[in-house]
Amino acid sequence: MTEDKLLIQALQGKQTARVPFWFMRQAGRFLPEYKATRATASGFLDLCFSPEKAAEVTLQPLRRFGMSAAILFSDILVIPYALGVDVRFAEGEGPIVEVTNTKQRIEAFELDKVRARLEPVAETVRLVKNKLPEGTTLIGFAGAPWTVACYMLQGKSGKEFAKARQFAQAEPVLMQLLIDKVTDATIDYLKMQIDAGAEAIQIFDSWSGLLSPAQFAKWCIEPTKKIVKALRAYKKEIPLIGFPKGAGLFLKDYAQTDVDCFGIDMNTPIAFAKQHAAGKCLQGNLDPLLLCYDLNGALDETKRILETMKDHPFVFNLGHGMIPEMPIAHVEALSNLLKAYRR
Ligand code: 1CP
Repeated sequence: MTEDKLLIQALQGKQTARVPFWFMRQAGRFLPEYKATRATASGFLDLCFSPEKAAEVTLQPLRRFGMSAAILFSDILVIPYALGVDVRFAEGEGPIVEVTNTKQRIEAFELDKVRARLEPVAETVRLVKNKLPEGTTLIGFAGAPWTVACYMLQGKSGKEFAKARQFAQAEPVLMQLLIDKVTDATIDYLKMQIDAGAEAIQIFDSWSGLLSPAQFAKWCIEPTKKIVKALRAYKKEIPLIGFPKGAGLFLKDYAQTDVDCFGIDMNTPIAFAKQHAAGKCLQGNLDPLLLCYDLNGALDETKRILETMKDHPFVFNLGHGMIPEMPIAHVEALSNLLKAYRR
């Protein structure tokens, strides 16, 4: 039997001699080759649904930096799109999503069309899988239902998502309906990714930090638990990473989701996360802004993180996504440090 890939070993809770690494949003606008491929698509969603192009941008960062994993190029907002909700990405403005906050609208979601509409993404997974460098892992992903619902209730990006939080408080029954539909669509979508060859899955809950403890249990933990349960029943050994951004304090509670690995954001001290990890793998958590603006500071911080995590299953990552301003030389220097490091 061949040995499991490095990232998979870490996600299984093994202490690997080398530390696997990848970066959230590693494919994206800081890379000129991404921008070149992006320019050949008519829009961002068109790029997500063009398997050859999406596969190409998935693989671009690995060619430059030799990460341990590729992350499927798609977006968390393909789920509302697949449900029949109007989703657009306006140039320079971020996503614009049709607001779906009525019973009638939520009941009209087209769950039966999700698989067919997302078939191009499954094709991207198959194409990437065929071209993946040896020893590297393909990570599939989806947004957690709460985070996807934030965009469906707010209609666009924001810092507060006040409309989403108001709706969750004022209309708990409708909120539950919305969350349930998004959860079911997400389970279908992730099963498709697994069937197509995704070897691990990350669930991005980018806005979980906006929730009160009681809301966190209801809108973050419960739906994530449901997704994890469904995926484990489908494919027992699939490794699952949960990234509850902004919710480091709730890590102990988040463990109820039963994910294999906790993604840690840059606001959570990694030593604190280690104390509350219940022995599970951790992933994180270098501040992308530090990497962007202070390379030496970032390399020092990386060494500190590696030292803290030297006796724990660990995947190195950023504490949030790459930003478009990121200098390529800084990512190179960080990748070189990580490739040379041995515990
Ligand atoms: O025009 C462009 O090129 C837009 C930039 C871009 C990119 C590169 C968007 C628009 N999405 C993506 C790809 C993407 N998004 C990936 C795959 C590539 C990779 O990671 O290398 C992934 C995993 C995501 C996930 C995603 N999309 C999240 C969760 C992670 C996070 O950053 O918190 C969220 C919240 C989105 C929504 C989204 N997509 C794009 C934008 C501008 C936004 C809004 C972000 C916000 O509200 O701040």
